[in-house]
Amino acid sequence: MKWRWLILFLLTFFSLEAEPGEALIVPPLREGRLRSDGVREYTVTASEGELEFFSGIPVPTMGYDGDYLGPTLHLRQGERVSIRVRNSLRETTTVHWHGAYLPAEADGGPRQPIGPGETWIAEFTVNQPAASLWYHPHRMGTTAEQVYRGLAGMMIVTDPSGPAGLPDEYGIDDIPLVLQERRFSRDGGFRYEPRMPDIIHGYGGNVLLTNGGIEPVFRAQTRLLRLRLLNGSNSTILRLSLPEGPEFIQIASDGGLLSRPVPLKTLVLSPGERAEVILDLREQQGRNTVLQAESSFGAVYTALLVNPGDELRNNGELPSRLASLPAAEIPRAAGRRSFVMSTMGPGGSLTINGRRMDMARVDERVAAMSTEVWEVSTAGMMMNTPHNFHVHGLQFRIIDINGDPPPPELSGFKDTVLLWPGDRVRLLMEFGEYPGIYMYHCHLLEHEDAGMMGQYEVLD
Ligand SMILES: [Cu+2]
Repeated sequence: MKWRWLILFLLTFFSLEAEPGEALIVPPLREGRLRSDGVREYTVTASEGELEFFSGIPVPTMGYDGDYLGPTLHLRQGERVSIRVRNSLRETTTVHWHGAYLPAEADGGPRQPIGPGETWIAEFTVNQPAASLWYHPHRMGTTAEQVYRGLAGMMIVTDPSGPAGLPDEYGIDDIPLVLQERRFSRDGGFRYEPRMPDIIHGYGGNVLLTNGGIEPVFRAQTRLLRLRLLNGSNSTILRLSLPEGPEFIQIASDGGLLSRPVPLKTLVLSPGERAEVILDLREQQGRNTVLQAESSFGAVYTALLVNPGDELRNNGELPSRLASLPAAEIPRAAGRRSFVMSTMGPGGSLTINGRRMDMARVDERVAAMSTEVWEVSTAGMMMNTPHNFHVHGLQFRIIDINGDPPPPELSGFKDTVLLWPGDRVRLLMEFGEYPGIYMYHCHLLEHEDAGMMGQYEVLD
């Protein structure tokens, strides 16, 4: 029911004939360079590029160290890292490490602009569980266009103390999938030209890109396949399924492993959310498994064709326990705040608590190392649209959704939570040690750019 609400506003894009069958592009893995002082150093360069999504039709794009998307950065729990970001664009950008726990000045939000030709260095110590994070621009007002044109990459945190048995051979049985709906024009190109309905409902599309490719094929060599799924769309909510295949076995949410594997028939990801799933292919030998993605704008896509080889290698057994997560219990005396996300707030715009983002205003002040309950709800006077709520600088837990405890797949660490119209969620927020100003916002990028964002300051 909830899923279908958007169809009312379905924008009738024509469909383009895909040319499936290309091999899945797996972004290169960057291990960084370990300096003599023990700091691991990475460099990424944002630049303009050009890519033919449909053969013979070059599209102007943006990418990190390439034409579209960026390398996967491998970070190790406990290590100090220094990431140098060079901006070779003709416009200002930023790079936000989505889901990372780090000092505010390393966060890469709108307060850390990188001008054309400039280099910005983010330094922090990796101090969080193994997880699939990502990075993308976060400049005030142009985040949506820069992400849309291709600026995004995965960032994987690993921790050797994690459970054994999970597939972890990058590119072989451990695969990142960046899923992005894009709106191609009849000439086979895509531009970012949102009009008013696109701002309100989001910039939907007619083609799904998977790591920048269309209906790509992955040839599996192992029984267990780990997919690190990221919905990198601007505003499209994706419902994923395996129509003829096995169930998904979800093992991780945004911020790390779940307490135990969760079998699922469908998986919903809103923009910015991640999920790690295991596909058990041992019953699938000899037939293709389709990863299907249904867009909240109505289109149904083949996100990936998994083609199991004749002889699948045994690459371990899935552990029955993954992580020991503390119960999401509300401590006595926890502070409480509420956030109302409104599609048509005062002044006819997208607001949180009636206000649009103002860089000069700090909306909330919280104490370092404190715990609070944040209640987030949606409102709309003339229309109501889904939103999601992303908080920088920490991973939260969902206490309840409309009064009910979250399902197991939403019971682990999260940094982004989906709210359908009318939803009310309560989040357990444990603030960290770093003082400074962080963002919270809707991660439907058209909403974010329109001002559905606020700032909270962690006080010493
Ligand atoms: Cu929103």
